[in-house]
Amino acid sequence: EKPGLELTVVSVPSYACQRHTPLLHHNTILTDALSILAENAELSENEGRGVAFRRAAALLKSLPQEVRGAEQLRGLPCLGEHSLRVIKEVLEDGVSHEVETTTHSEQFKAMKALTGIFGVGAKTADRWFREGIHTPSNLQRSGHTLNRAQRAGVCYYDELNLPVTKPEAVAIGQIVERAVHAVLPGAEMTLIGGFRRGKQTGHDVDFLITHPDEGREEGLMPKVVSWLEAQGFLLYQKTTGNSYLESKEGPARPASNMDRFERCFSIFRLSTDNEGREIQTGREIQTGEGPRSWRAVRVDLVVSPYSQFAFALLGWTGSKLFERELRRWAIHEKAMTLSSHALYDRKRYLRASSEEEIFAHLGLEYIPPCDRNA
Ligand code: DGT
Ligand code: MG
Repeated sequence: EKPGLELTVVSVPSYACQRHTPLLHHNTILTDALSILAENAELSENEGRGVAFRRAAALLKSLPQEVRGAEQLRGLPCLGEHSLRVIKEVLEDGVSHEVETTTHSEQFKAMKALTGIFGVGAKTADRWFREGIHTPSNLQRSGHTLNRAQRAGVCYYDELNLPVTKPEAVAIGQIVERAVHAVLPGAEMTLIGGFRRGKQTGHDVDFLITHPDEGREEGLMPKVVSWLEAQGFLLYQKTTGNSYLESKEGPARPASNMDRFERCFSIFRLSTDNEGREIQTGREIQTGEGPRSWRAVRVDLVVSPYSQFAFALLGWTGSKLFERELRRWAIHEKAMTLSSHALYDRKRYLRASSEEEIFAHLGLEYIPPCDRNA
């Protein structure tokens, strides 16, 4: 055996929620390859396969060193036969044949382009692909009737596929904060999603809103949205109401993984110069009519009752795989049910006012947001 090749890892736990997974890690070449295959599986609605590739990638992200040879992977969990094959190929040849074929396939490219339209999921994209529609411009020429979200998605396609930067997220945070304080003094707003995990860019900006006096948050979203609309900050919005039933025993047990908070999917109009009151983000958007001084940004707003805040915060910070692993750990290792609303130990509702308490209830070491980049 070549010297110096053994990883200094004794054992790695098998659930991503038991591990520290920083944003920057040592195995990007391998995880990029696996992520392509995961994405392709998800776009083909093969969820199980997608999760297997995501778990393998997450394991590699948590390793303290670069993997140089397949022999270093002996004894590590989460690496299925297929993932191992891909990893070996990349380690030996620098590329994986399957990954290359996937990235060059017409179907993968078309599915990515079409699901890149806000309001379009894998099912719709697949139907269009079978009709010969491969790009947003094909779609526009097809004469298909689009819903309101999809029309906005096509209209702002290029901008919405441009990563949102941290300064842009901060600028939007200031606007949302003004809106929230204007309509309900004392309300609190927290940046969630990828930016809370320390990411420098994102596909959208996510915020969680609550109020320390339980009940005061009811009906808050329509007011925030009206304020933002009146100020001209919204290019698109769709608000869904809270459908969560609460009883004396605590919040209702989750029927599915979908949560039921008051939520607003929106597209913000963010000024990129100093004319508006927002801070300078230093970006100029090129349009068919020339440059303009604002850009469209996807923003998600969620309102949670104060008593569910810690669960909502944990559930909305991600990553998606980290969340999935937390729920899997809860069920399989603790016989508990975790959602963005509550944690149940069989019938018993477990209270928590911080993420730390939830990890403790679950018998897990606390993992800070910056280490949840699984
Ligand atoms: P990004 O925006 O692509 O840079 O990355 P993230 O991690 O911010 O991903 P995003 O914005 O899709 O979602 C943020 C987190 O919120 C994600 O980790 C899981 C959670 N989340 C998103 N949508 C839902 C939902 O409908 N229900 C629940 N419970 N959680 C959701
Ligand atoms: Mg996000």
